[in-house]
Amino acid sequence: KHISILGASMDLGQQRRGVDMGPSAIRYAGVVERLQNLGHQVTDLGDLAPPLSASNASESESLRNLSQVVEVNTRLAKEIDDIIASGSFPLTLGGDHSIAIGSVAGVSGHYKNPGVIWYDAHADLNTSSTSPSGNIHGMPLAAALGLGEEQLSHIGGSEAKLRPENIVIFGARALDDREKQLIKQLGIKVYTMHEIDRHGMSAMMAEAIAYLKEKTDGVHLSLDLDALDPQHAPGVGTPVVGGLSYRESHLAMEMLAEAEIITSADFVEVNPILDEKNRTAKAAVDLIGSLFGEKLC
Ligand code: DIR
Ligand code: MN
Ligand code: MN
Ligand code: MN
Repeated sequence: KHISILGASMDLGQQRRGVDMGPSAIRYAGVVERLQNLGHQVTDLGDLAPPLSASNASESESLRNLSQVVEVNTRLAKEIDDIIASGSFPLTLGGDHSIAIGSVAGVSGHYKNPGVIWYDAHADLNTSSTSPSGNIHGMPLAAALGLGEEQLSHIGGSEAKLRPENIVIFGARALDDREKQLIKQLGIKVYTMHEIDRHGMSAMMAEAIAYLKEKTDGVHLSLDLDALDPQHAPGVGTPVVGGLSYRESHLAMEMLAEAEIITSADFVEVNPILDEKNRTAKAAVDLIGSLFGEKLC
């Protein structure tokens, strides 16, 4: 495979600084070498130019730093679009999860029926009117569905980027009430920690793969490191106890590699300032290794 790595150094989609250093931390943990050792051709495109600094109180409390988030994601969508057009696999390193607005927008035009696996403790289905925080990193999946503020949902084109039936959320355990309502209303498939505890990662991921394989012609993996339990990934802005283990996540990535359904990916929310000896970035690189075909033996 030819893989293009692009850093999206964004931390304005939430309120803890430092996640803009995620791409550096993941590179430091050896992502390029790891992929090359698996026989892939890797081009590291470096980091997207960062946004200007956070805005003052003048900007809306229901959509913090909107203009910067829009500006960066507009550039990101174009970059991702170009990477796919060149025949390469786009691997985006975050940055907070608001950058998935741009990556999904850049991907979606290349497929008739794009799908997504949203590997996350959260659903990221808020809009400016439902968000309890005003943080745009809690809104990217809603924006991809065409919901909420148009400046976000119209990045890379005014059409909706994803259909609800092509979405699978994996590892959820911290959903806001209005997100739960939306999930029911739109019929979005969600594997919460309950289903994964009850039936096991192997069965649930196999089901999710079969579900997406049938209806989509390309699947974007958006992996928020907070899907993992904070024990394994402490360096994230919004850790939630009771998460997926390191082993479960490896199995998930190995099954996705075997199924050969993933056509683009982002690994987000690594915050080296909150981390312990870069463990979270190392976990991300381990998972990236598995996603791209690494085997134990
Ligand atoms: C919460 C937290 N649902 C919000 N979201 C997070 O602010 O919208 N997403 N942390 O990753
Ligand atoms: Mn194109
Ligand atoms: Mn997220
Ligand atoms: Mn999350």
